[in-house]
Amino acid sequence: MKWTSLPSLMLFLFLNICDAAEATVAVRNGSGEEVLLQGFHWNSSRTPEKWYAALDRMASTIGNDGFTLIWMPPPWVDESRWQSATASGGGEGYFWQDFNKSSRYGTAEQLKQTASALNNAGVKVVYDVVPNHMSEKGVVTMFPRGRNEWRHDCARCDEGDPFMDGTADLNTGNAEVFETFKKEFTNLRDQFGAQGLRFDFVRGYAPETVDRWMKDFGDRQFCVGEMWKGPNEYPQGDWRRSASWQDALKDWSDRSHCTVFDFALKERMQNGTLAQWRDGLNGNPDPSWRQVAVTFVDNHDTGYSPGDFAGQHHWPLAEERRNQAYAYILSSPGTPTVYWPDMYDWNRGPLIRQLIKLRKNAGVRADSPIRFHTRYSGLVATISGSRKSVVIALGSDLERLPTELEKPALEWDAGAIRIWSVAAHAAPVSLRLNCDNAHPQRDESVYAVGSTLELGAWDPRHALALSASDGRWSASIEIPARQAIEWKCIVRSSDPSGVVYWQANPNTSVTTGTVSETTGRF
Ligand code: 7SA
Ligand code: CA
Repeated sequence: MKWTSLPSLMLFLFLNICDAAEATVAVRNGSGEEVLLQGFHWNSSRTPEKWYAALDRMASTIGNDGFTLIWMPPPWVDESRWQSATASGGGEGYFWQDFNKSSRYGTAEQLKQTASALNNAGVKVVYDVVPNHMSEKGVVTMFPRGRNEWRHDCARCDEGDPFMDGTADLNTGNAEVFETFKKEFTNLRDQFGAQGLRFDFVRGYAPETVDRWMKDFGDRQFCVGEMWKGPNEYPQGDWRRSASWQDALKDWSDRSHCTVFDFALKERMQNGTLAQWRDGLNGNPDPSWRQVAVTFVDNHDTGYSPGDFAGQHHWPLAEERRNQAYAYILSSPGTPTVYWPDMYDWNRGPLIRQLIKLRKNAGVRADSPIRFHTRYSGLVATISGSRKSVVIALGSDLERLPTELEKPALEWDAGAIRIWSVAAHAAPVSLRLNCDNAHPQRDESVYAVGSTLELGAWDPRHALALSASDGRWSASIEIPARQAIEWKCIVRSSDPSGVVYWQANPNTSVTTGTVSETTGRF
């Protein structure tokens, strides 16, 4: 491009620079292909070996295991102690008193050393930060009372919920408070290797405030919010009280442009069937929803931890579901999180290492498409990675396999987990299947059964049910294009195992994507 004059060049550059400054990413999910390790558990501040020293020692292992991000505990000193009838704690960082980095996890120097060891191992450091509240037990009170910097300084001196009775809540809507944290986040980035932040108790302040902090910390750096709030916890009149967990989580993410822990999936894992795990935020049909999910099985609140009282275990996933849960989150969309003890204390590492390898080999991303094959029991799905497709079958009655699934890439727990890695599928197209000249008797109906998973892999029990309209029985399916499939019409009773009769040979064959419908006749 020939420049006529210097002013036009300056104008062009200026416009581009402004553009870059404004361009807020859709969501700050790192590269979109991250694998997150929660780098601590509830009792990590009380272990014999200082936690930061342990992480330093394990940095290369953590990198080799395939993690690209590590969620560190809150780095600020916490001298609190508390005791209840069933538990005790304090010192974990969630009731911090100032920004001093020497804490029960180790010294500030050790933290710097550990952060650089992790970065050198290819693991980006994400610090847990707690701007909602703090302990005033510190030597110097960072925020003097009576200047609208605390929730209780005025009627509306808080942008969100209180932590406990709210006496420890800061007013993040106050410019002084906002600036103090903004400077500290920059300090964590420049002095302690931070390349991302995990925002604690985000129900306690405005998502827009998180967005403003992140614009300064780094508009493209990873951020995740802990939005743990069930619909029934919203006040009367708040739309979220009658919304789904997904809707409330997506609303928070839209306003903060940060990812959010997928409590919608956690709630389904806790209370739903395997098949209902597809209703997590990470399984949403819309990729702009899937990509904001940070999936997890348990964390330091919900799960058990090695050591005192076995941790907090507020909402632990049952032992028999845990392997399947890791198989699901590590092969499906969203950004998966592995909880430290599962990986390094309770010997789930061999399974998790293989799952991470499979994920990376296929190029599964946070926004990757996922299709659920709901005519099988359990959870059967196809995830389209950027390089390969991954098919998973968890606790399913999938027996007869399509030819492309001759050998699983991973089989665990006597088949409770089966995963295949196959050549990447083309994008799905809609295909209508028609059956003519069918004469089903009472309690009989017409189905289509064929060579692919979508058509039951020739197993009549998993055939596609058709519906009749003026003598023609038909139904439509979504199926990857450019697939040569074979199929037949069958008449079957409503009892899945009761096949009455098949369309005569030959099979009907069709290449998907070349036609919009295919017809078989009895
Ligand atoms: O019950 C589990 C689920 O069951 C399901 O069936 C339910 C779910 O809804 C249901 O469907 O989930 C519910 O319960 C969760 C756990 O309590 C709730 C969730 O909203 C609710 O739906 O999650 C909330 O609590 C978590 C611990 C928070 C969530 O963000 C929040 O939503 N997690 C993060 C937040 C904190 C605090 O920073 C950390 O808490 C977590 O590790 C972190 O991940 O204010 C001054 C003050 C006084 O007000 C008090 O009276 C006084 O006692 C101070 C003193 N408070 C002390 C606490 O009593 C004591 O417990 C405080 C200083 O220390 C402790 O607090 C610990 C907290 O116990 C611990 O979990 C805190 C500070 O050390 O650190 C941790
Ligand atoms: Ca608050």
